Amino acid sequence: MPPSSDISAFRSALQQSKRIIIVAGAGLSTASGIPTFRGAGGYWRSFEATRLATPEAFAANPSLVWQFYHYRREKVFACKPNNAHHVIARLLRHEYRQPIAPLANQCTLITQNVDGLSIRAREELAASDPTSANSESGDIIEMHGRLVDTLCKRCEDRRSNTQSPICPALAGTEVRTDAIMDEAGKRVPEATISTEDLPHCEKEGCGGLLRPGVVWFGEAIPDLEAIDGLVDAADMCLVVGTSSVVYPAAGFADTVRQNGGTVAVFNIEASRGDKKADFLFIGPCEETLGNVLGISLGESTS
Ligand code: BV8
Ligand code: ZN
Repeated sequence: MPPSSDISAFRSALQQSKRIIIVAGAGLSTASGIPTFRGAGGYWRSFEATRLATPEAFAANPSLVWQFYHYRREKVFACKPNNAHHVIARLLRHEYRQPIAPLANQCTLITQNVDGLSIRAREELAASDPTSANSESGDIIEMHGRLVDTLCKRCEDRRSNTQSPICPALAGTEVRTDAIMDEAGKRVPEATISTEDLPHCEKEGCGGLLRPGVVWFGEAIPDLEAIDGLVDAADMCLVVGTSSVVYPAAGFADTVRQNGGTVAVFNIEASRGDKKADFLFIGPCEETLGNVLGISLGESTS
């Protein structure tokens, strides 16, 4: 049976849900100005983003990969959470969730995004609403890591680093996002930053080369067991702004459906797997999510 777009039917299902997961992807952050992975934004200097997001690419050309991640770091520093992030921050809080999902004692955001905007939206809500500041908020699991984290290749020290730029040698490289072609239309080779000028570990006596603290293709998802436990237990799965192409995240909604749970997809266009969803709400999630869930933001968010 094709998915329904009946809001009141969805809200009745939500009223019965006990354990909610929200699986989010790059479409959650497009309204904040962050390009998606597979649309036009999936390219940087005509390199495919997915080909730069691998350990092999970093081993072969750390200078190029660091320029790619430096560009994305600087972009994220200039962006802020959008309404969809703010709606999810409220859904994670019991006092906002209670009227729409009174039985849901568990609500977790499992995001594929590494931009940290969902965390910032939650912090902004806590700051704007001191009364409920310490009331429990559902978990946010950044399953593909964080752009602002660095990981040391030598001692494996992981830490958040919001320095802009992260090192002098990368300063200004974020400006160029297109390939340089010469008059003959041939690509001009990328300027190479020597490895010693790339970010290095500041831990006492280490000095190892740092890499971005994200999960690359071919790398294992940290704490996947805990994530799978939440997915297996969920009876409601909201899929927000993802093409559902990248595994294991792409399989979470299938698991919930196979366990007899409800799946609702929020996407600006058709996406893989939405035909099997129970509900499909087509439109920009920064508009549809609040309307469909019945969570209004008022004027508190800019
Ligand atoms: C692993 C961090 C095993 C880095 C990312 C064949 C079959 C199945 C799997 C595989 C396979 N071949 C290889 C694999 C495994 C691979 C994979 O899935 N590959 C895909 C390409 C087939 N997966 C992995 O490698 C994972 N690891 O499997 O490990 C293992 C086990 C043990 C030991 C060793 C290994 C690791 C995957 C993690 C990769 N890292 N990010 C970085 O960011 O640089 S993934 C990357 O893609 C981003 O995180 C991004 O979020 C994610 C998924 O993409 P989307 O979020 O969906 O973004 P996309 O652009 O595709 O779509 C945006 C959507 O939004 C669109 O649908 C659009 O319509 C919609 N939209 C746009 N605007 C809006 C909107 N919707 C609503 N409102 C809007 N306004
Ligand atoms: Zn180190």
